[in-house]
Amino acid sequence: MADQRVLITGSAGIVGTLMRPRLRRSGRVLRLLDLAAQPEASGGEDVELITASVTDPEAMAKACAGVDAVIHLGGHSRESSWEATLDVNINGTHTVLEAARAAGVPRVILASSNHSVGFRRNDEAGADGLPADSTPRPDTYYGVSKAAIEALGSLYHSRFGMDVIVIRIGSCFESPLVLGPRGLTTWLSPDDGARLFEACLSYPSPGYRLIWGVSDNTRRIYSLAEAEELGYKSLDNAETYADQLADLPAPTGVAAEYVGGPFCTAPLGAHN
Ligand code: 15L
Repeated sequence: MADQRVLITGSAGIVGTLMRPRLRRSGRVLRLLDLAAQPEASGGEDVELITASVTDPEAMAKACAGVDAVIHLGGHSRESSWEATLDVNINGTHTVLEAARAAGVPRVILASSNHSVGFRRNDEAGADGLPADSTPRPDTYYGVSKAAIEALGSLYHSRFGMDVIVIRIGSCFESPLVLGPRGLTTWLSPDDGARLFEACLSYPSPGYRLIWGVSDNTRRIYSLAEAEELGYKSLDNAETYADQLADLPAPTGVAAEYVGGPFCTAPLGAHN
């Protein structure tokens, strides 16, 4: 069988670094694109390394050639200036989608964030959790950019028939310990993250989907139903770390009431 080639943008970032070993499969080439230098292939890894920006149309056109799917993780992953957010996250995602369309890439998976709905109240979540298609209520310029890329993905599906799956990621880190108590709610374990990306890569003809990226945490407030429709099954639960976080103060005030937690009060446009 011919190799499957998957382009991952932002592959040297936190999520990209966690996914690189986990998305390795026989018969799959990972094409890894980042502005930052990346470790060379090791241990028989089948990878192609590209140093480029997602804002560079020529580089993205080359990067999308011969690709079966794009996982777009690239961009600022926290609050930045409006100009930088607009340039890298919104224009950059447009550049990626446009390059994928022109190259005939059939499937694009976009990393959105809980911060596109950061000003939804935690207590809006029903028994099954906050629906994945809750309309945007961004908490930052960063959250606005994620809401915009959700809309761009929808547009590229509707206009060009591309399969586009947008994942509102909670917090994907090695463990929830770096996140404090909020991580018990928002954590997407790296292994579950890989299971989720595999489901997104393999589900037949998904069309446009908006799903949550979260583990089956006891304190979860995001719905899993939409991701499970694609075949995702979480096997991890942040609660196994709860004892180690028990002595830390729980969030209070706005940070405790809203999905976006501390992002809801972070100064707009400031690097943090
Ligand atoms: C995000 O969208 C960020 O990219 C990540 O660094 C975390 O801060 C996460 O949200 C979160 O809400 O914990």
